[in-house]
Amino acid sequence: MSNKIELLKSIVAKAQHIVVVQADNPDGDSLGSALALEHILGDLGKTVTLYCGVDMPGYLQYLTGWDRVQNQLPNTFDASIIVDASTLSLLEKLQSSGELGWLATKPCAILDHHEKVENIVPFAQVIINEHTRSSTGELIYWLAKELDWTVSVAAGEGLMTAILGDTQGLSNQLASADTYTVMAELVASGVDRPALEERRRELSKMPATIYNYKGLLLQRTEFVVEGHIAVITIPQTEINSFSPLYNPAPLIQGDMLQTIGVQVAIVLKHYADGKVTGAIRCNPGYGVGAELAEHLGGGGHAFASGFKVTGKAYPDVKADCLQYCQQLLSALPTSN
Ligand SMILES: [Mn+2]
Repeated sequence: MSNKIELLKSIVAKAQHIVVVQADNPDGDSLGSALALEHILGDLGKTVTLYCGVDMPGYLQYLTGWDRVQNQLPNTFDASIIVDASTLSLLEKLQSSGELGWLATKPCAILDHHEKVENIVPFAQVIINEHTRSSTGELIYWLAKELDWTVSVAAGEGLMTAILGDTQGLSNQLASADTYTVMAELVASGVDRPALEERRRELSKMPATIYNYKGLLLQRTEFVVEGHIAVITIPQTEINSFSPLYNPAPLIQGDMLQTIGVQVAIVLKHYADGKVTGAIRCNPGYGVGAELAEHLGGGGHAFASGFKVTGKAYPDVKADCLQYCQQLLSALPTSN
């Protein structure tokens, strides 16, 4: 067993109450991993509190237990495990609430799989970040094996959701042979993928107003740089009207990537306070997402990444994003 895994084992062994922390960008991997840890650690006799500074997105609310995630740290706890993020930049809610210092006083372990990380959480006692893993969920599965932790069917549902989220249903390049092995073992242990899928589909149905709004977004999409980049901007008025019902980016980003010639799909949100966020998705062969997001102060994976810019004019952010994206694409060996 590696030193890092020994350290994780001892942090868990010494703690009775463990907080599982998701960063400010929760997704299927972070929530699935957190719920899985809640079950795994619970089965070890631990008390587990789930924390995330932002609300769980609607599309994840088919997962049993999503409503146990709270947005405040408990008054007492012994240790924390941060899942699916290693950067301090994504723990802004804890910083602004003043709770980060409180978290830092307790032993902290990080379980992650993000390749390029800046501004690493400085108080973590152990960081297990394996970027060959498709997802934090997959990493947790292997760690549980190594540590002889029981993965119940309930825990397995979380891990499967985590894996399917980051691999887009095992369809992207993050899914390795190991990933399939984990999926097979989870199915063998009793996790019902079709049932999970049906719950997800039922919850992700859109209201008719969103269906019509999608039509507007499709019409407004710009295809630039010889049609290689699809980009759209969502203004504050539309964020107000539609975001509570449905997140606009996943509504159209798949269609953008399904347009002939498109290599990168970018959804920008322009907020009234000047903030600009970007969700970047790339087609196979054009994985410039991580580098593009980093250029704009964000991060993520090659094929899915995001950024947030404040204090800069929206047209400048957009121009910078498109220009740098073009530069990255033209530097790719497969391009031209
Ligand atoms: Mn992940």
